[in-house]
Amino acid sequence: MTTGTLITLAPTGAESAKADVPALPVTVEEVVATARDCEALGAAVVHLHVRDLDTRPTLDLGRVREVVAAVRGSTDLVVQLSSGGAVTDPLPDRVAVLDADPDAASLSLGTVNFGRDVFSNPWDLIVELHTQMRDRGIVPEYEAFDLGHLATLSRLLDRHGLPAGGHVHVDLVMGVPGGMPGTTGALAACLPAIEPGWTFAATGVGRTSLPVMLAALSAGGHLRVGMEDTLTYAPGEPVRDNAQLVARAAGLARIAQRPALTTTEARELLGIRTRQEATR
Ligand code: KMH
Ligand code: ZN
Repeated sequence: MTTGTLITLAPTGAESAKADVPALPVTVEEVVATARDCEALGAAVVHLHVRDLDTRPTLDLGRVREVVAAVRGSTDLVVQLSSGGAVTDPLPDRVAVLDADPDAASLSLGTVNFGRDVFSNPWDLIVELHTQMRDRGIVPEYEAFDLGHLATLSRLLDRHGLPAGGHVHVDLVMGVPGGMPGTTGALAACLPAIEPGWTFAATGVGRTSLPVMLAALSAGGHLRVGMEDTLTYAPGEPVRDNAQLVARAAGLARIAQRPALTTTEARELLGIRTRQEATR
């Protein structure tokens, strides 16, 4: 059983505009460059949202496949595609990204207000993603935006069985306006709902990044960081790049005496096949 820290990089997201955040990686070259930099600093998984040639979020399969291939060609990172997309994406298109055959994909566990928008995740979509991922050997990272989403995860597993890889890993996405707050108290409230044998990570959106990271490390959790979630490094100081956020996460993990997992260790933890096994 590993005692290290899984660091997932979420470099881009679907919410920020390149015009507002010039450092946001949106081209294939920018995404590959930030993925390589962050792998060298301790990231083991990359959570990808894809942008089109106009820098807008897209689920276009050709473009998604291009980015997956480019990241695989230049890094050993576990490639985790977002099945959450943008709040405006049609649900069938979010399922269709699985055709790009990533190692892993996110799977959001419930509908949540998302600022002024609604991020829609009805039960039937959850079951569809869970089942399709298992049939295709794609390992889910379940995403909980609220405490009740963890109860949904237990119900999902009871009714539909374990995911591909046999291991359950859930990311607590905290601090979304409309979801659970990014506080130590909220993280502690989630812990009893995390079943024995599961692992969890936490992500603090915006200014909750640092407190959530510290709370997660103290509770034995893993970390997700990146410009999808955080654009300000400190009050009044914009994030320079994703590497700055991964370096901080890896440094805190070292201080916690749970250093960053390698990509090989991450695959073992999550039940993800090596690239060689996957192509056999
Ligand atoms: N962009 C958010 C609406 C995911 O990637 O699975 C949803 C999201 C979750 O980012
Ligand atoms: Zn995402």
